[in-house]
Amino acid sequence: MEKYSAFKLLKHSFSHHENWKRVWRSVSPKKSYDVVVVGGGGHGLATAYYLAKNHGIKNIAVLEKGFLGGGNTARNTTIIRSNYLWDEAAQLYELSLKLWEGLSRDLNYNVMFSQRGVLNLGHSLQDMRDIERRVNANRLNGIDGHVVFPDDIKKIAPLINISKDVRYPILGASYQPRGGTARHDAVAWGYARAADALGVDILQHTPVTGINCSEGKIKSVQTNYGEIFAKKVACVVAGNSGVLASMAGFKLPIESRPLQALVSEPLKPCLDTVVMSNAVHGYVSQSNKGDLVIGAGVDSYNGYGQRGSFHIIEHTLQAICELFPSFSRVQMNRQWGGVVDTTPDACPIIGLTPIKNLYMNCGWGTGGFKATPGSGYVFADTVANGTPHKLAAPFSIERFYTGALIDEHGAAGVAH
Ligand code: FAD
Ligand code: PYC
Repeated sequence: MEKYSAFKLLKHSFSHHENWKRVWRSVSPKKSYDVVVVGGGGHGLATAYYLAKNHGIKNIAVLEKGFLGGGNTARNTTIIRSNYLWDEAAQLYELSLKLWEGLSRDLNYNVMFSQRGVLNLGHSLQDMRDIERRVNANRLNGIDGHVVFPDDIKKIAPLINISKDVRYPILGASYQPRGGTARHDAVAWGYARAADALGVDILQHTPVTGINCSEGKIKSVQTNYGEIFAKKVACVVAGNSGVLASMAGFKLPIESRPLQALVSEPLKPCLDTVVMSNAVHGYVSQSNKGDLVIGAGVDSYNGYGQRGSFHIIEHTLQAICELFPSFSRVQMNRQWGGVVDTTPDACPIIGLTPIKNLYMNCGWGTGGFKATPGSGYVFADTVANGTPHKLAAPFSIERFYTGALIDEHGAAGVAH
């Protein structure tokens, strides 16, 4: 690695990046691979990395239709926590949180994971009952968290309004100190660099336009480079999961919907934790640059437009201004949307499909960023062994036939 000095830093600042070493190789695709991962978001790249690192599979390609992390990975508000209600979900998200805790070291890349704590606010007696139930369930699973009340919340987030005289008074919250945020694009770049170093071919601007099967078994994918053959195909395409499934000739119980976020002008440090309120549909944290990062609720209609309805953002900002009256004077800089893949029980679908050697990992909906490392880890294991990893098994598509649903609507960051 190049040795750092003040001079080198200055030289690089004027270099327009010309002499910067590429973080991953630029490659042409081979004719065939052991595994083709479709989707170069955080989950797809993590899958490729763990396939190579943990399972010794090196002949892997990641095919991304746009640029790496240009989907929901770099469009989300980066909230990370593991405080889900049911054992199955809590254990999966907790595996992920544990991996986050060692991720910068594992990838040798700073993903800026910051454990600044997450507050989930309650505004009614029923909210508080649900919060207490969830915190108790978490503690039984060895997951940190406790119930806090308005005076404690004011200490954690001093600008918050704990007045009783508002539309949605704060009655309390769950607080998970190990939760926090990370730098989203660094997560994609860190996994990409580490996967590339293990020999994974990463191809950007390579959309998969068809999935070819023969006698119920995967054969190849169709791309702008022509047909690429694969022993196994692993689809991790978030909001486009239904489209990929229809290419393979089956349906998923998934609806794709726009979800929005926005950032403000940068401010001096004023919020040192993450505040979420599912009831009012507002989430806010402060980025390392100082911007307020604010998330909204899902649009009520299905769609593939990476934007969203104005009234949703308006509703969220009303809620944020009520929670933090001083933020009403802050100017917003940018707004955007992503397309999220929601399932009927607000839990992902991970595993095998009706096509042999075709695997799907989808349905993370509004809450999959936090799951990136855990999702990649269990999916890689599932693809490598051809059977679901034990933490992935409850999330198979069969649950929509058997009825063994895992209802996480209450713990999902965004109601849908
Ligand atoms: P993506 O990053 O979307 O990756 C999928 C990739 O597949 C894309 O890059 C896409 O271009 C590619 N692709 C699609 N079709 C094809 C094709 N045919 N061929 C090749 N490539 C294809 N989660 C949290 O945990 N915390 C949050 O705070 C949070 N906030 C959010 C806020 C917003 C506004 C949004 C939109 C989402 C939020 N989420 C949050 C959800 C989270 O972003 C997603 O669940 C997660 O990023 C999904 O990761 P992924 O890698 O599967 O998706
Ligand atoms: O899953 O924690 C979450 C979340 C927050 C905002 C969007 N999703």
